[in-house]
Amino acid sequence: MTIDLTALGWDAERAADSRARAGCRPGRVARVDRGVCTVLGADGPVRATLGAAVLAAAARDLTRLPCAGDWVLLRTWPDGPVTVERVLPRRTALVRRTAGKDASGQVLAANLDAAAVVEPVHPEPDVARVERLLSLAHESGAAPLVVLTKADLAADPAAIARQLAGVAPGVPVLAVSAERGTGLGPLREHVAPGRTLGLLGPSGAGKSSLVNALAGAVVMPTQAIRRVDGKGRHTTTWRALVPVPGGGAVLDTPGVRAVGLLDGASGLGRAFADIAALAVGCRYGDCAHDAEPGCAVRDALAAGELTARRYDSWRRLQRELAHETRRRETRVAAERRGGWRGGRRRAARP
Ligand SMILES: Nc1nc2c(ncn2[C@@H]2O[C@H](COP(=O)(O)OP(=O)(O)OP(=O)(O)O)[C@@H](O)[C@H]2O)c(=O)[nH]1
Ligand SMILES: [Mg+2]
Ligand SMILES: [Zn+2]
Repeated sequence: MTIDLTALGWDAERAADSRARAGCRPGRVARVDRGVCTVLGADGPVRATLGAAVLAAAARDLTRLPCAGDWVLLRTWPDGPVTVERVLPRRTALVRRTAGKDASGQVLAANLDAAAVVEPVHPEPDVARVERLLSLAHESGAAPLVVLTKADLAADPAAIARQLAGVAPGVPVLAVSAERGTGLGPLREHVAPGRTLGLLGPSGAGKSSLVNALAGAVVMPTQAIRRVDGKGRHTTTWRALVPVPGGGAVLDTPGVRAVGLLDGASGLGRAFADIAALAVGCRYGDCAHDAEPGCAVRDALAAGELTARRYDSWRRLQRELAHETRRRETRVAAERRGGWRGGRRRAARP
């Protein structure tokens, strides 16, 4: 079995990035299981363990571990085993805050060209969740979009799409039905040869169903949501890069319950570009849009041009981000002083 790496996004720039390593060949990580990667190489998929250099980099920074979507360099050793020798620089990365002490976050998907926030229209889209995931998608560097799934279950999916467009300034909102195969055309553009579309959304949203519809085959198992136990509801339990016939790839992810934002306000700013545009008109440059005089954001709120729901949602995410930024700064300062005693990073110190 041979795989056309160009169809998966291999190009001259990536080749230039990897030229330094003799005896290595490139591949793209399809999935990772307990440190063992399934890598799509030109000769087909191979299983590869992590090489010493990758392990050393990961000891300093967990985001350096290979993730689905990463381009890597592989080495085959004389007696057969294959190792990942290097993770090539990521062009984009979906990164969420981790629950634990680690400040570097968790990479959900690497090298996406487009990042779709997947939200079901039925029973009802969760607007706040879309706003949060869109911030993350914007921050990733990939082109964000919103995909409303299960359009067949809504009386007027186009109306819901228009409504959602109001909380996704500058972002395409598509309504699709994997069940009926409708609305998939515009989505296919994002899985053209060389391009990768990533899917991010809650469990049961229909991400894997969408992957199967795009791939034209059942490559990912899907399952009706079991509401009884609340446990084991996730059908997809690992991230998977799925090549699509004719070129391009889709990256499926397990449902996310809550994703924390990492610091980096630009994604949030772009997700709330409407409010950012209003804020330009505030009297004070450092306006907190709280109780300051001459606040254009509060004015828009009072005039009904901005909904209280969206304003509150924005404030909540901003506070969360500010908190996270302080947490990271404190941590970095403590590490610089050498006084940090917790966490995994200490082990990496000589
Ligand atoms: N009516 C309808 N049902 C759909 C559609 N797409 C998916 N479903 C159903 O929704 C349920 C969940 O779909 P999945 O594709 O497994 O959802 P998922 O987002 O991959 O979920 P996790 O893997 O748990 O994150 C399944 O029962 C699907 O049959 C659709 O377009 N229309
Ligand atoms: Mg799934
Ligand atoms: Zn203001």
